Amino acid sequence: MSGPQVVTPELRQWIVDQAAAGHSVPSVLEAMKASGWEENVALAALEDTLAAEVARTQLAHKAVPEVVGEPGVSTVWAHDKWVKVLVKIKRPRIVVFGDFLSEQECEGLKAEASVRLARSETVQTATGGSEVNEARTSQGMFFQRGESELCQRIEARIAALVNWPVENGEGIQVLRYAPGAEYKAHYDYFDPSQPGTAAILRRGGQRVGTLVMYLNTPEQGGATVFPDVDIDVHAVQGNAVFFAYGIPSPTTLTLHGGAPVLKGEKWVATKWMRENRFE
Ligand code: PD2
Ligand code: ZN
Repeated sequence: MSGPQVVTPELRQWIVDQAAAGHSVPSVLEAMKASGWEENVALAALEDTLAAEVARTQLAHKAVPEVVGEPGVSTVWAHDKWVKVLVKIKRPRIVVFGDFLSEQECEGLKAEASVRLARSETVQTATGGSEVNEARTSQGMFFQRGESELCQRIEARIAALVNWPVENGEGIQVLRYAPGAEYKAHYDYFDPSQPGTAAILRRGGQRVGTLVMYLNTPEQGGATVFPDVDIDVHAVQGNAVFFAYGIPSPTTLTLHGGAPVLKGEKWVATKWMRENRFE
């Protein structure tokens, strides 16, 4: 191309369509560069367009779980414990917590879960069922909500921390990744365009937030990664990462995955929050 490159409404619409189809920001950038766009022009067009699209769709955003606490204060009281706020990101909404679980709580969850671990399945939105999937090579299990004293205590802490009712939470899920295991990038909300989603949503509505709690510190690898924004949250025992998504759309930039565990194993507990009571 010669002369200044002009970002047309058609290009903006194309960018929105790519994001809506689930293509990551880096992959759209690569496609634009491959068709002749200068990197800095392409990047600015991408950022402007997606920011405007997020602002436009903000009106459609549902209320989401939100971390309470004084602005700029790095500890927050959550039910029975002071929790550290280590990192806060606005877009996507991500908060990293320190000291969310004690070592004893991490060990307790692992012990309660380990006798029930089985190869993890992923929700199959095509049918509303679940299936074993190569994208998710961990072992996992679900607790019932409030199943043990430990689950109840952690659930009450989560509810206080992110200001979201215990009743809207799914039961805690525990995952164990052996060396080499990973969880490829995905969104935690249910894809509205899939035929099985309507059945899933009847119980509690959409997922609107996720808290991933680290039950151990893998020797190497196993970060929770957010490819759209190039953020890696390292797995450190007792820490947790929270992210929220007010609409079930890639424009929330909440694409995330569990990077392969390179050495040692990785244990996490995940709490998903629904928009309504989950019974
Ligand atoms: O284990 C993780 O880091 C991870 C990554 C992505 C967990 C989940 N998603 C999840 O449980 O949804
Ligand atoms: Zn996830």
